[in-house]
Amino acid sequence: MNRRLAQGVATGPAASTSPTTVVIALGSNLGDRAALMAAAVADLHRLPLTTGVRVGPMIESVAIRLDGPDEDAPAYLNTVALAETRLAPSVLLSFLHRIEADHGRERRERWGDRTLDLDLIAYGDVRSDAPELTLPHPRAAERSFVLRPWLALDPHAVLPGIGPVAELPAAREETS
Ligand code: PH2
Ligand code: MG
Ligand code: MG
Repeated sequence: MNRRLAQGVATGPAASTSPTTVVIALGSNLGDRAALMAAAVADLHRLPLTTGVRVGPMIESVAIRLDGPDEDAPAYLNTVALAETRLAPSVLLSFLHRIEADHGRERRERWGDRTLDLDLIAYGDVRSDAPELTLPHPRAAERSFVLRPWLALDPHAVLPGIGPVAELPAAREETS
C-alpha cells in the first residue's frame, strides 16, 4: 500500500468523523469458551465511537497449529463481529488487545492455546503492510472459521484486495 495510508494506520488521528465498517474475528480454545466469547461481545458493544455491533454464528473448529490442524488440541469456538467505528485502526487494535488481556490472554507460543483472541480482519477497504497491523489480516482468506461466520452476517462480504468472500474456497470448508 502507499506510504500515506500506511502511516495513517500507524500514526493517524485517533478518530475520524465518518464511520468505517470493521470485521473482527473472535476465537477461544481455553477455559469457559462460551462465557469468554459472550464477555468479549459485551465488551465490543461498549467500545467508544463504535456502533452497530453484529455477531455471526458461533462455530466450533479444530485448532490450527503452525504445522497444521491438531485434533488433539482443545477445539476453538470462533465467530466474527461487524461494527461501525470512528476509532482509528491502531486505536481499535489497542482496545482489542485490552479486551484480550482483561480475559486472561497470555502470549506464549505462536498459535498456541488461548482464552481469547480478537483479530482485526478488515478495516473498511484499507490495505496496509505495516508490521504492527497488516490489513486485511494476512491469513483471513484461508481461514474457514473466519470466512463462514462473516459470510453468514454479510453474503456480499468482500476481502479488500482479494475479492468476494463467497468465492474463496475456504468459505466452503467445514472445519478450520
Ligand atoms: N487462531 C489461531 C491459530 N489457530 N485455530 C482455530 N481453529 N481458530 C482460531 O481462531 C485460531 C486457530 C491464531 O490466531
Ligand atoms: Mg488469531
Ligand atoms: Mg490475534
